[in-house]
Amino acid sequence: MSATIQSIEAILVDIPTIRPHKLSMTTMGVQTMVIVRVTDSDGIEGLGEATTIGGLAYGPESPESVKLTIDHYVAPLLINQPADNINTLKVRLGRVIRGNTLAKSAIETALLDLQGKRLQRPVAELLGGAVHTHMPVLWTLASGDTGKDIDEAMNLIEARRHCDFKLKIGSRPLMDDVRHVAAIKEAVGDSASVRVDVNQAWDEATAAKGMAELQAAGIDLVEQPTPMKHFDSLVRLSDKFHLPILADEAVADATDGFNLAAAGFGGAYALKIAKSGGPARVLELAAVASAAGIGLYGGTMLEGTIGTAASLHAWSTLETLHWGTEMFGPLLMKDDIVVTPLTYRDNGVELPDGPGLGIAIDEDKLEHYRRK
Ligand code: MUC
Ligand code: MG
Repeated sequence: MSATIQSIEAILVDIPTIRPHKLSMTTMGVQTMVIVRVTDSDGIEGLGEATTIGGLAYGPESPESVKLTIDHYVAPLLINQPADNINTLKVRLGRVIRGNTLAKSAIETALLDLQGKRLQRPVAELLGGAVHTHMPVLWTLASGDTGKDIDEAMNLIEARRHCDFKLKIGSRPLMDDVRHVAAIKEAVGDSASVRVDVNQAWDEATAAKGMAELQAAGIDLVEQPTPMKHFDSLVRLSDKFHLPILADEAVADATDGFNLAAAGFGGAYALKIAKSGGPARVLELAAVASAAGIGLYGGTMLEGTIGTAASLHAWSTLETLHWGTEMFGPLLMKDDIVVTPLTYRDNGVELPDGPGLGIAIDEDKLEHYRRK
């Protein structure tokens, strides 16, 4: 008799950020994680996590709605079901719960962690095996102040913590943003790759002007310049410039990835477990991108250590991450709720080892930061 799922708990955890994190649609001072704990009838526990950015500023699920979805809809469907067939459990959820990929990602992660602990194997092995154990990680400069961003970048380069940077732009007039980006690029020099993320803030005409300016300033990649549903704009812009585009909000799952590629887009896709519905699901988008000759990037929803580790287990199975990763979420938060944080070194991060995700909760820290 295989073990069955006994309990599913979704816990809201609020941790302040080390500085304000300014994006085109919101400024974050705190990150909220939904920590998911799934236990089975043998007493084994699987951990999962879901995050978004700025409540409902990024997408249609909030941390509070993820908790509600898990408590009221997911848990009753999974309790007393066999714990060891993740595909069957996902089919069961998918039949009655549409969308809600953040909640599904946290659950898929917890089920993989549980299965890994049961088999005493890492999650990466359940996904076919790790090709890489060290992955590059860029840093996002988003203090909102050019001078502060330059100081931050120089310190990180010096410490060999990050050598590449992403700048969040789109909330200010275009030429103010261009001057900000060009000043940072000039300061960090040619050895650093500098990219920008507009988070959908531009219309196509602004994007065309912006991309021309950014191309001239030596920027390497422009992320989601135009609204997510405007596939035609992304296709036309990707045709017009040799500065490549990274599609983020536009591509959540494999179907989005197929449709955008079929429409003629050339560039790269930001993979995120949260958008696709988990570390296994996101690899379906990666496969579609690869089949279409589209580059891959390991994206973050500014997850804490559990969600970041889950993403790393997925990215580790990919032969080539053309644009590296941005799995720095835990470093943006003032504190952590795990026993052993991830190891960041040599401008990247190590894939955690040990069974499952290789991550354990620090119960005192969890108690301290959980929402009361
Ligand atoms: C996004 O849209 O890419 C990733 C890094 C960061 O600073 O914000 C996220 C969201
Ligand atoms: Mg983005």
